[in-house]
Formats: sequence, structure tokens, C-alpha cells
Amino acid sequence: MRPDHPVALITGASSGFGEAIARSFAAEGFHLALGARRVERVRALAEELAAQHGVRTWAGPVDTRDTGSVEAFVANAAEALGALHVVVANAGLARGLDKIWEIPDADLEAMLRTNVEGVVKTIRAALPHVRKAGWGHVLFIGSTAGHIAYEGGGVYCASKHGVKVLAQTLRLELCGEPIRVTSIDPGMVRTAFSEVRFQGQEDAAAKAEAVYRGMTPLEAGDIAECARWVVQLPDHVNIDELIVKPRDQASHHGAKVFRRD
Ligand code: NDP
Ligand code: 8X3
Repeated sequence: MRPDHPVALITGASSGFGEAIARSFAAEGFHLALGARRVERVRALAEELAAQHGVRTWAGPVDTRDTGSVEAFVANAAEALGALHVVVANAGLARGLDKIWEIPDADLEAMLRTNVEGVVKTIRAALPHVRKAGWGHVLFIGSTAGHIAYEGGGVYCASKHGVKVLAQTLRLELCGEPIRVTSIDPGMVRTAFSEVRFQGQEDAAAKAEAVYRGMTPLEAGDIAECARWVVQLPDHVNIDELIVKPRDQASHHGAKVFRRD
């Protein structure tokens, strides 16, 4: 049965969607377990939201690529808050726009290990706690990149296609249990995402800015509103996949983005 104040565990809560979802869930009365590598940021957010909304919060370091780190993060969160109900497997990133024949190992590994392995490790560690609680929701953060391919996005797209299949599989595997499974699959959203994608490259800031040139992208708060909506729907309603794009982005491809310049 749905508790009055569900406990949500969110990875990648130090920035972007994760931070925005934490803010939105806290306003709904959710207790929160927040994780990221930049632990000082999640600790500050946890303190702020506890003071602002009177919810219980806990924050800790996690590197979702590392099994031991994820298991410790989840175990400590469950112990601190007494239960886990909602899991938001959000931590992820893109690195570069290299063609498949050019991609450096470091970028290849960063994307696959974070976006695919990290998601599996997070859910694998958290699911026993959700099952024990008897009510829950697993939220994957996929992407429009999980529905198409684009040049320079081969590995990122492969990783997000992987996220889509993980969500579809988990939904089949959990059918009959009181746990919903949703993948929220956004298009272009202005967060630190593009800065991280081009980090370390010449003209990184300009490249990141150019992604949103002349168009109105979504904001992290728009994705948080999607997350709030799918979780707050009645228990018998499961949104499987929610594709959300800016009005200016008619197709998933950059070529069909409307730019006013
Ligand atoms: P941000 O860069 O703003 O946030 C990414 C978050 O992921 C940060 O909190 C970062 O925290 C965390 N993270 C990255 N690697 C790790 C790791 N190894 N362990 C733990 N945490 C990690 O980008 P977004 O908010 O935009 O991205 C969030 C998710 O949304 C990603 O999965 C991304 O692929 C997806 N997405 C983004 C879109 C966009 O256009 N912005 C569109 C569609 C999907 P820290 O560095 O502190 O560890
Ligand atoms: C992020 C959206 O278009 O950069 O997942 O791949 S895109």
C-alpha cells in the first residue's frame, strides 16, 4: 500500500534532473535519499529540502559505476530512512560526439559503465528494499537517444537504447508485484548535460551553448514535473514510456530543430 510519505532514492541528485526531481518530490512530502559523486552538493540539497519542506532527508556519496559504492549507498540510505519505495536511476552522461571509429576508450567506458551498468547496479541494490516495503516505483531516465540514432551519438544512443530495454524487461519481470516501472525519455533539456558532453574539448562552452542556439529547450523542472505526475498517478496506472521534447524539436534529430536565427 502507498505510504503517506514515500521514500525516494535518487542518483545524480547533484545537478540537473536529479536535483529538480528531489525538489519536486520534497514539495509532495516525499522523504529523500540523494546520491552523487559530488557529495557536498547532495548534502547541501538534502539539508535545504529538509528545512524547507519538513521531510526526512539523507545524502551520501555514490559512484554508480562501482558495485561496492552503490551497495553501500543504498544500504546506508535504507537504514537511515527505514525504507525505500521510489528509485530514480537518473545518473548518466554523454561524452563527446565522436564517430564510432574515433571514440576514445575513456568516453566509451564512461557512457556504458554509467548509463547501463550504473542503472543496473542501482536497481539491483535497491529492489530488495522496495519489495520489502510492499509498494514502489522504479523510474528510469532514458532519452530520445534510446529511440533513434544520430551521427556522433552511437555509443550514447546504444546506452539509452539499453536503458529502454532494461525498463521493458524489468516491467515484465515485476508484473504482478505492486511496483510500477516507467522510463522518462526526454529530448533536449538545458542542464549541465552538454557542458559535460564537451568537457575538456577546445571551445567546450561555445559547443555546449550552440546545442540550444535559437530554440527553446526544456528545463530540468519540466522533467521533474513528468516524474511527479507519473509517480502520483493512482496505483493501477503505469506510464510505461514518456517521450517529452521541446515544441521546437519536432523530430529527435538536430536537423529538425526549429531555430529562430
Ligand atoms: P547533469 O550533468 O546536469 O546531471 C548528471 C548527474 O549525473 C549529476 O548529478 C552527476 O553527479 C550524476 N552522475 C554522473 N556520473 C555519475 C556517476 N558515475 N555516479 C553517480 N552520479 C553520476 O545532466 P542531466 O540532469 O541532464 O542528466 C541526467 C540524466 O538525464 C542522464 O542520464 C542523461 O543521460 C539524461 N538525459 C539528459 C537529457 C538532456 O538533454 N539534458 C535528455 C535526455 C536524457 P556527479 O557528477 O556529482 O556524480
Ligand atoms: C540527451 C538528448 O539529443 O543530446 O539524451 O541525445 S540528446
